[in-house]
Order: sequence, then C-alpha cells, then structure tokens
Amino acid sequence: MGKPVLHFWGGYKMKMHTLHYILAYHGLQGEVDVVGDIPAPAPFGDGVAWAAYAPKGPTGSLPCMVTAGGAILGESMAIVRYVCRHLKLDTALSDEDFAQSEYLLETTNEVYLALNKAHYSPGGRTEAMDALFKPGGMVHKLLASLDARVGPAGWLGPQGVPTPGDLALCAALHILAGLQPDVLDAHPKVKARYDAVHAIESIAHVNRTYPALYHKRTSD
Ligand SMILES: N[C@@H](CCC(=O)N[C@@H](CS)C(=O)NCC(=O)O)C(=O)O
Repeated sequence: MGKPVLHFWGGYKMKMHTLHYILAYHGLQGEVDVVGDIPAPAPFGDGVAWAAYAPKGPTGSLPCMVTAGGAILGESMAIVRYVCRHLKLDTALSDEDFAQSEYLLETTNEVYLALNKAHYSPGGRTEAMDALFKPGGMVHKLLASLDARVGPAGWLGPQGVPTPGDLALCAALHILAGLQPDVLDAHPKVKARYDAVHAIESIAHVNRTYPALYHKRTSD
C-alpha cells in the first residue's frame, strides 16, 4: 500500500487546513502526499486547468484523496477522519475523548459552512460576516461554550490530550482570527490554547506554506 494522496487546488486556508494542522502537530506531514496544491490564488470552477485536473472527488469537486488502498474519497471531513484512522491518531483515545473530538470536527465543519454562507451571501458579505462575528452571534456563542468547557490542559476531552478535533478547531480559529483579529480576546482559555498551538514551529510552517485566506470579512 502507498501513502494517501491529497489533491487540492489553490492552496487556500480552507477545510484541508485542519488536516495540515493535525499532521504538523504530530510531525506526520510526510505520511500524506500532497498534489495539485499550488499556491493561491489559483482559480477553480471555471478554468481550463480546473476542468482538466484529475482526479477529483466522486461529485467532481476538490479536495479529494486517493487512499492508501487506491480508493477515491471526497468530502474534506471524511478525508480528515480517514487519515486520522489510517495513522492511528484516534485509536488511543478513550471513548469520551473520541466523542469530544468528533464534536469538535463537526463544529469545525459548521464554522467553515457558516463562513462560506456569509462569504457568498446574496444580501451582502459585510452584513452577513458582521452577523456571524457580532456579540452573541454564532462565532462568539461557540467560543464562549468552548471556553467554559476546556480542561486545565486546554483541550476539550477528559484525558486532556490534543485530539484531532481539538487541532482541527485550532485551524478554524486561525481563519476566524485572520478575518477578525480580536475574535479570541473575550475567550481567554481558548486564546491560551490557540497561542500555544501557534507557537509551535511546524504549525507556523503550515501557515507560511498556505498564507492566503479564502474568505473575506467585507464585500469587495
Ligand atoms: N463539501 C465539500 C465541498 C468541496 C468544495 O466545495 N470544493 C470546491 C473547491 S474548494 C469545488 O470543488 N468547487 C467546484 C465544484 O464543486 O465543481 C468538502 O467539504 O470538501
């Protein structure tokens, strides 16, 4: 069996940023080959290069992964979960930690979906992003709930270890902070965990490798 191969296009900080954080935190970047991940801003969706690009996922979108066994896998969070299982990153977790990790993976996906919706809001991006980031809005409600629940070590699960979900969330927080630099200020425990993760050189390297935000905070 070969290594899993990740195919993406454009190199933006999108959902695959979560996978890069998980791999980098554990020093496992070499366990997944990354292909087609050319520097942003590469157009997608309407270019000749996009049309010609192969492989794509089952519904013709990217990212996709060719698994170690040669299957084509679509959907970012399925790719994250597959790689975590393949690299046995969640097998040592207790059921309770696994549950919290799954919660955070789904929560991370919800953050990306909310950002996508606001980014493309027909009523205006600035207004939609304002609603997302306002006090009591989706982002601060989530951060307040996490701040109340993280353990002494800064991770969500009872074992106090960095689960895939904890690390994926850090990637989503990085995007939120890129759009709204003060977003974590009212959430000290989450901010402390965020700062500690971002002081790690391999994580900083991920962000040097993929510097471009896909989402914008205001209308063009
Ligand atoms: N639900 C998918 C969405 C993937 C997605 O929207 N990919 C975009 C590029 S970032 C795409 O392929 N758009 C073109 C298309 O779907 O034809 C995921 O989470 O991976």
